[in-house]
Amino acid sequence: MRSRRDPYRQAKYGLPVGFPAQRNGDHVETAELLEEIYRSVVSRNPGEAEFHQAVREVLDSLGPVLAKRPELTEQRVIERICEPERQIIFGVPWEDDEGTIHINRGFRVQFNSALGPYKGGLRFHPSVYLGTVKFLGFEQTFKNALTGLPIGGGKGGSDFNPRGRSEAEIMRFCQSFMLELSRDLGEYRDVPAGDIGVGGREIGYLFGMYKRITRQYESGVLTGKGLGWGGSVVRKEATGYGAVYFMREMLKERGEEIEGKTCIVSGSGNVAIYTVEKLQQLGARVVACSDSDGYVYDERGIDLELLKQVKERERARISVYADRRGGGARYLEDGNIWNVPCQLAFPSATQNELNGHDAESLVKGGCIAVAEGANMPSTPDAVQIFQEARIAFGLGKAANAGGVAVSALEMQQNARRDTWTFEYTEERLRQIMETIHRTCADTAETYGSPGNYVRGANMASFIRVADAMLALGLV
Ligand code: NDP
Ligand code: 2IT
Repeated sequence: MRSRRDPYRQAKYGLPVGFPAQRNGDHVETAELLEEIYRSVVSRNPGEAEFHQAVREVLDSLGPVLAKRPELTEQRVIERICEPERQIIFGVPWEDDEGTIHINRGFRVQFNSALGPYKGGLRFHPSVYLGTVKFLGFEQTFKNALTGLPIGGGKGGSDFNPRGRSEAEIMRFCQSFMLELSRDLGEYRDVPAGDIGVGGREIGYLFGMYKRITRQYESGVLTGKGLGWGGSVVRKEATGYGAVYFMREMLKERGEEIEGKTCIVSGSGNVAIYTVEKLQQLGARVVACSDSDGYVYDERGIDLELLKQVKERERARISVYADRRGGGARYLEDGNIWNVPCQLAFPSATQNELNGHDAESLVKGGCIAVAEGANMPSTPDAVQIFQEARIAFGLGKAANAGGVAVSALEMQQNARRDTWTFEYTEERLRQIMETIHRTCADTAETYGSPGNYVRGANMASFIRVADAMLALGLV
């Protein structure tokens, strides 16, 4: 076989090698090809560990598809899918209430638009760097494909830390961020929404600035809007509700149900709160939730109204919940939420929050199923432990797709200048989540990995995106 690397270029210029060159007629084993592509992704995107991790997981699933579809290799669809279509990085200057000037960094990675305009949230958190946004945009491309709705994948954000900032500071930051990003958005181009640190309040300030810049009331440019100005019912609840619907389907396959189960939901933000709400509606008992400082154990079951009061309205720490709840509720600053025994676990805070050790604790504690509300919250060794223990494991890009699905329904309502009822919209969400579950289960079965939602989700979504890319040609 001809050498597929280009050591000359690497030696002469000290540059990372590109994707391995390949000509028709080269015979390459699938596993070897996937390994080479992975190595190229690592060398082309140095230091972006989360992106490497997300790519690895997808590539590890694709062997059986490539074996059946050699044209995908010939057309270099995998390499094309691993390369973002566009990466935008910009400075975001803003002034705090004391008059001090700050400069943050803004990102938007427009990953793949084969299925529709780029779609995906914005994350404001001090840990955000290009690798975060790239991994999230990559995941989003596959997640959005699973919804069956016409949306491509993208993600954005900033290393801005909203914690402790006043309303006015948040507003000024959002305005400065949008002043730059507005050029690259549009209902047919790129449609952001919320993610960590970005909720209805931030979407409002972003939308207001976009409206002022463009002089148009272009509702379809952002989702997660307020109900009085173009938003959709159920969007706020959608990710959490959807994760519970996905869990319900996984349990059905095993002759189990949600009612009566003891659950843990990590995080206490948008996704976590509405996961708790739906679990309680379906008769489960949620005994623990958390924030980045610690977790609360509440043996009587989380008081949802108090949780909403503390986290949504007061934006206070989770420790305040325990202080106010009294009898039986404990706040543990140094503990580990995954040591709490439960039957169902919903990691809903952030990436890599649940490692192999935590997975072992969950298995020992009697956990039978995990649905990821967050994006990539389980480390690869945790996933392996769940699979080996035959725990039903619903990965994020399938289990948390309800949020972006209802975002796409918000876009539909905006395009028709229509508003739907809560019941109708929730029913659409339920159907979408059940269809995603069925697609993942059936695809896993077809390609020889029954019960493996990771493989099923990765293969099914890859096929959808790849087929559209082939149809659209080399663009
Ligand atoms: P929020 O900002 O509303 O809440 C985030 C929660 O996670 C908070 O409790 C926060 O605690 C905690 N958290 C955030 N970063 C860290 C960290 N580095 N370590 C520990 N805890 C952390 O965000 P969302 O609920 O919207 O998002 C949660 C997860 O769900 C993310 O992975 C997001 O990508 C994913 N997701 C969100 C969707 C949406 O529609 N919003 C859709 C699909 C997935 P603290 O307040 O202390 O920072
Ligand atoms: O990770 C996600 O799917 C989101 N943050 C929601 C994206 C969206 O466009 O609604």
